[in-house]
Amino acid sequence: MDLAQLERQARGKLEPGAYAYFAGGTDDEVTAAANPAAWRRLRLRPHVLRDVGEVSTATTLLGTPVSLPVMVAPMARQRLGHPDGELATQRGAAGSGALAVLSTHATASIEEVAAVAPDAPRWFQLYVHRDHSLAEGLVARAAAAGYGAVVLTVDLAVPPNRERELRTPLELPEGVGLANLPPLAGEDVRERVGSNFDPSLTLQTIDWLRGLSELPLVVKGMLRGDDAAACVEHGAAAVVVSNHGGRQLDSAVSTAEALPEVVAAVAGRAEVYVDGGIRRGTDVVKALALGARAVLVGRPILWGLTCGGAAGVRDVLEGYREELERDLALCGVPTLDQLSADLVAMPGRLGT
Ligand code: FNR
Ligand code: LAC
Repeated sequence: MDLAQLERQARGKLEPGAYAYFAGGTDDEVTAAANPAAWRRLRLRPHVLRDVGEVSTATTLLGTPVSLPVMVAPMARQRLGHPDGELATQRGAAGSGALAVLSTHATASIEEVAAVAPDAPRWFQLYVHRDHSLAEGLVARAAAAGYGAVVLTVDLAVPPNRERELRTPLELPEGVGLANLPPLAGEDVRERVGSNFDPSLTLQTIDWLRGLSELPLVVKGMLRGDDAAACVEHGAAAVVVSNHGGRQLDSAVSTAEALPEVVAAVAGRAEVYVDGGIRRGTDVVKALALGARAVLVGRPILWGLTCGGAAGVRDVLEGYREELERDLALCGVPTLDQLSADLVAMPGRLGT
């Protein structure tokens, strides 16, 4: 797997504004850069003389069997990368036995995405708008279309300062409109968030959403143990340690640094996932050893989608699988449930 090369190829195919939108972060992109760097700084302490004749990457996510502890992160406007957009992403994920999360800001409808791979596991990511009836409609549609969970994203209260996007603006071509929402004010992300997103979300929002359907609720955008514990106490079935790929608060802590605190605070009461800068099988090993049940991958999926549609997405996921299988074998850990924090070198976890 050569994700740097894949990104270069994708960059060559994308409009400059679309590349800036996919690749960028906020302000000086400190956190966007810190995410992959923090995983890379961690060192592994592999076991030897453990039978690794057979290695399995299979697990369950909220009870749903998946063949890979790598999910496709929810990402907006995927038709900017490929004409089949989210449909191709869902096909590619299904081909790999991986779970894909569909964004509220998708350019294909909830129902169309479900129809391309009816039996594949998939969740729906929710942004709560000021008009709460929009969330009620989206959650009802997701439940009816067989999505297995609602992933509430909570780190986008106000518009982000994406200076790369300001320098290289995104010109929205035809056909990349948001397929699941009525026409709303605001073309680009900043305007849409500023005009429409509800900045007054609280823990009571979780209570309200839990009442809208039977679907389990996953809360995405945690960087602190106390917040994660509060979400779990309000009934979240899982939390995602995430700084939105460095696209929200710049200088936010990297997710590798935040993960152990969240795992400790949740204390087994809910599943914990993590995303941001996970670019190698060894990064997945580190995240799972530190207590995540699975990871989500963002931008590499977009590079695969841009270069090769569904097959490109599947190739990226298969790249993670191949690396993860080899890395687990080299760590002397044949199954994911045998990963534990002592596999990661102390002290200071992030020290080199
Ligand atoms: C995102 N992300 C995101 N998250 C979310 O909850 N809803 C969304 O609509 C989007 N949209 C989106 C668009 C693009 C272009 C990117 C790159 C990211 C954040 C995403 O789910 C995830 O948290 C990060 O992308 C993970 O970091 P990496 O793997 O991209 O470093
Ligand atoms: C983004 C929003 C849409 O990161 O989640 O661009």
